[in-house]
Amino acid sequence: MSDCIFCKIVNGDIPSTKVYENEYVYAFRDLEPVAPTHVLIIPKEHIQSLDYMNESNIELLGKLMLAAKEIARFEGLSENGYRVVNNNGLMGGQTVNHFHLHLVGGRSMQWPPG
Ligand code: DGP
Repeated sequence: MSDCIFCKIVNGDIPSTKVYENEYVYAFRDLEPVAPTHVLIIPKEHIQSLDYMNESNIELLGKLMLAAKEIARFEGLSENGYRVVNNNGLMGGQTVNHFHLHLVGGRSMQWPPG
């Protein structure tokens, strides 16, 4: 999508700090980190949100989650734990309408979230 910030990041039109990439997935550091490690994991394909996914996206969703696990491992988070978050839609707190997982770690997380 031409007006999507994250599509522009995938295409290299907006710079990002890449931490991981494969055929389907791109991951980069969040511009406004909320924890010592804060990585965004996105599909290269533009999909607005979880709410826009269906059966055809099951494999992609698995790849995104496994990418989160891999990144957590090489960021040194596996032993002490980490959080993977998906904000979905307006009340879910989603501000960029391109599906993304937040991988956050390096500090203790609170529950419930704000
Ligand atoms: P969410 O609120 O769940 O939609 O998260 C969007 C995140 O995207 C937010 O934590 C800030 C981050 N973000 C927004 N624009 C950019 C950008 O241009 N570059 C990077 N690296 N992160 C961005």
